[in-house]
Amino acid sequence: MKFELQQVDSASKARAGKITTDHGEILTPIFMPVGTAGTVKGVHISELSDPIKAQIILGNTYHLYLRPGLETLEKAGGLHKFNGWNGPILTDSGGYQVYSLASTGRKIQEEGVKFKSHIDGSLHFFTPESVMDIQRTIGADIIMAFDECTPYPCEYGYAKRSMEMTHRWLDRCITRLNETEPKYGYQQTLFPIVQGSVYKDLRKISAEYIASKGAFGNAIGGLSVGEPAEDMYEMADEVTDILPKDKPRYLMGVGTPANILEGIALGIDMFDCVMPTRNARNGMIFTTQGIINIKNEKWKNDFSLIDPMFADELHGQYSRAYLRHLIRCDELLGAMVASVFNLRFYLWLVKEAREHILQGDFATWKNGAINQFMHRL
Ligand code: PRF
Repeated sequence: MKFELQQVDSASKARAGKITTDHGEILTPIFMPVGTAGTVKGVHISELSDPIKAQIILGNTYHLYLRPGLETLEKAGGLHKFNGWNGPILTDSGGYQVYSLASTGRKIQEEGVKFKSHIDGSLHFFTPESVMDIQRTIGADIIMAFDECTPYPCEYGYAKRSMEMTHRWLDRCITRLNETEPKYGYQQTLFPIVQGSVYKDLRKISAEYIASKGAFGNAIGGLSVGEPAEDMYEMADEVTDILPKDKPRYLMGVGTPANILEGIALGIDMFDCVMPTRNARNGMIFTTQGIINIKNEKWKNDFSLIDPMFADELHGQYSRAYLRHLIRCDELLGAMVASVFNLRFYLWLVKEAREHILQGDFATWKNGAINQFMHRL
């Protein structure tokens, strides 16, 4: 695997780069659609390539381990073979899902985390070692370290102890990976995760520790968990000053179009978020003209295109009025069409950002772009 830094903006910390994996290239900055259970909800694999133009998708260790389970994934020959996506895949470690989905009866110890499945209540135990083994079996190109994502707010003492445990878990992840081999003949690389809640001194300690590991890329976790956006930007700013410049940086679980553009300005290269797909299903449509609440009466008889910028053969036929009808009736097609539009917008947004970085006017473009794309129509 390889990361090339192609351009750094002179008026911000924004960068344009290229990651090369055994499953293809990723031009950064990039947004990664979330495919929790091996599918980006409501979206065909073929649509991810075209018209969405996704370059890498996410999977989740927690969900895939519970269903379909490791036996099936191994027999399939890994997730790429199982779901038919031939581009790069990143899997999250379960370090977040265990906290957000299996919160009742969960027990965090030095050894690992005991949790109850949110599906059938069965008991499971994740350790840094088992999570590396599971991600070997899923076969993601980029695998995430096992961490604890602290909630917000989080008391200083807890955040510090948790961060220190995340660091010890990282060492165990690295040892385990070094002792094992990829299962399907292509490379897998580990991204460690910076934690430290909203405490600048902890973020500094964590970023220095993570940087010292010399991983191929690095992630920032524990943000976008309910803290004010200003705190998130301040932490990201602190951390990107410390993480190596020649390695990709991934801000986990972020965010709105504004969060993404601000993140790019702070030197982040990779993002993921359920927002474009989850909010699509609830009728929130991101367009190049602004944000639409498609359930609004205002669109009842509006037969104009959902986004005139994306008027292709397959999706260009849908009007705002028709999408409103589909979503209001809870029709499956409504969720599908809305998800394609939102993901398409997100991938278009990061591509625009990349072009402005290469062109040298990213910082001036960014503020107008945020106003335009966050504007409610
Ligand atoms: N850790 C992991 N996954 C995550 C996060 C984290 O802190 C976040 C934080 N927003 C999203 N996904 N492992």
